[in-house]
Amino acid sequence: MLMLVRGARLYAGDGRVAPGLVDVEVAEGGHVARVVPYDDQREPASTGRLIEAHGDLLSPPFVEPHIHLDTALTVGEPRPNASGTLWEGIARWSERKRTLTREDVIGRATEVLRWQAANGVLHVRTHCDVTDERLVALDALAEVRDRVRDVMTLQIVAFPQEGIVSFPGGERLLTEAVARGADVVGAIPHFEDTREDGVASLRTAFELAERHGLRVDAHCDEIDDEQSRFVEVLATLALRSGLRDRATASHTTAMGSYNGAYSYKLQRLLARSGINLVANPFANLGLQGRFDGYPKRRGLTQVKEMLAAGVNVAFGHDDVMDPWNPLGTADPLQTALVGLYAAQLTGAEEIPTAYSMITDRAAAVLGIGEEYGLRPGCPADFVLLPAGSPAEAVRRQVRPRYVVSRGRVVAETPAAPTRLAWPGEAPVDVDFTRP
Ligand code: 17E
Ligand code: FE2
Repeated sequence: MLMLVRGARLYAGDGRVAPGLVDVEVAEGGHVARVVPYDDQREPASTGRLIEAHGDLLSPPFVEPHIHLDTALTVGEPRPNASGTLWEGIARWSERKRTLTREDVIGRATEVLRWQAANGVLHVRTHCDVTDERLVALDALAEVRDRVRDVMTLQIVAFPQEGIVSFPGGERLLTEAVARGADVVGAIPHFEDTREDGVASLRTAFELAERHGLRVDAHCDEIDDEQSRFVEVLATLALRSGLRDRATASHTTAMGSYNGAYSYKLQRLLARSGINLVANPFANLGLQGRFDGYPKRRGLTQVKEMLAAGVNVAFGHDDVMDPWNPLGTADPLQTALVGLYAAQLTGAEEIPTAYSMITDRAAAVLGIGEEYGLRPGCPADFVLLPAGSPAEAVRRQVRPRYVVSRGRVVAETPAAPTRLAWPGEAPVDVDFTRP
């Protein structure tokens, strides 16, 4: 036995916690051997490591369904995004893109992956701009994917930031990116010059994905234009091609401006199509509504409504310190907290749902659901969170005590209590927990 985690509360998926406490045994090969009821006398085999959970939450790792590792940590280079819009962000990035080198991309992407591992993220889908004749970021991220393979899984989306149809050579570059090993095909229909070009770009993306057996994840309707309706095209293509839950529409912020009648039609279509949605609250709370007076829209997709319609919705971080988001530590618990307020998921049952949107719901976006979880035979990938429930982990914004990948501890954060000297009382450690 490699490891025994004793006395843990087990996250069971969909925001729920399994009844009672459990012990989890990790076999030598780095997979879960057994999950059994808690026994305080249980010991690991002589060489095994014992982790006492003390009732803390044991969860499969966080999953980041949407990040841009190629642009990360470039904020202010060569100059800031002064207007704060998506459009100026794309223009600033276009300038920075010309100076990319292999070492530059590898260095920044690896740094953010380290942050993610420390935060308990072990599965990542990153977009990578392929509207670049050199495809330097794509090749660099493919190297990074190989380097981290033993600890984290990294999916690379060939993302045509400046268009497939409207950018000169866009389709050729996208096709070349797939040939060079991209895992997922991207698109950006709302950025194409015309509605027809947007539709054509989605057709191209789906044909390419089908030909190579890949998934699709498009930046889709990331604009406050209620007439931007590419998600219906994406869902229909997903339905007719059979890609279904292998297709994802990211951002879809125009949905925040759709009228009720159209929204109802769309909910039915999206549910039938099986596609996933990824909302990115940090970026879109910052970028959208910039052309509005008051009332000012907040640029979020219909998270609550689509969940109610049975659509899989996940939360993504999107950016870390780049032209579209100046801040970020790549911590999904922050994404969940901001996302749940933005989407008003403040009900007692909705807060755990926000947790599922950075764990099992995000895993479904990546298509890794079969190996994801703490079931016998699954890779022993997990986080032990100093919290008693998913809602508490979100509320207290905890960092994992342990992050374990395939039975090995990759990150450890000791508890660091804050001493409070309160008038008339002896100093105590502050306890933010509530029963
Ligand atoms: N590119 C884009 O088109 N949209 C975004 N939100 C980011 C990059 C971050
Ligand atoms: Fe994005």
